[in-house]
Amino acid sequence: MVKQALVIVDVQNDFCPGGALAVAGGDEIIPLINQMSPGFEHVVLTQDWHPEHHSSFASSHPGKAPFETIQMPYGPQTLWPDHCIQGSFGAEFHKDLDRSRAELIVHKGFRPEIDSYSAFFENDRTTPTGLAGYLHERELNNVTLVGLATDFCVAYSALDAAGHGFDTTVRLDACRAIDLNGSLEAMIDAMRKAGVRLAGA
Ligand code: VGL
Ligand code: ZN
Repeated sequence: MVKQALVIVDVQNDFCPGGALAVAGGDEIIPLINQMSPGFEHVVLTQDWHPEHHSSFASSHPGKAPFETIQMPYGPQTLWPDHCIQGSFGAEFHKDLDRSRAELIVHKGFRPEIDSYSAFFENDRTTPTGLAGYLHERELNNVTLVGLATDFCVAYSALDAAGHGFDTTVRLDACRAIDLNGSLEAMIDAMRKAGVRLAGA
């Protein structure tokens, strides 16, 4: 058992086939994640957890369509279809995800006015979620990330983990991407430059 944390990002119904913001092959990674998690002493889950009418939803901005970008006070924000609404089926973890060893669930995106891709910071990149403190207190200096989507919540989480000084690995074979306007290549590049170890490709 490795003294490091596995962070399983947003393996929720809405990001799986049939969901509101379905990621191609999103459910294919679940058997691999289930196989990996017993090898980690600590397992943390993240859950995208939006209120209705969240500001990241295109439906909250008259005249705007999903996947357009708007300017928010904290910077550019991609607009999404309504997804992962608190208490909805779409927000639930996929039923096949083994959660038996998960010790912490980090909710993100629950404040109406700000989105949160990263498990560490909201999209203003300054409001912390507390996850860094949680991991530091347990002296877990190694973080491995898996889940959905590679180029959004996984990548932003990995960049912030590396920025906090964690030894950070993304298992690409246990992730799937949205890939919007070249976002996958751009985020892979950004992760590599930030010193994130990209494994399982
Ligand atoms: C995500 C877009 C919007 C993700 C969450 O989990 O990657 N992407 N909300
Ligand atoms: Zn979201």
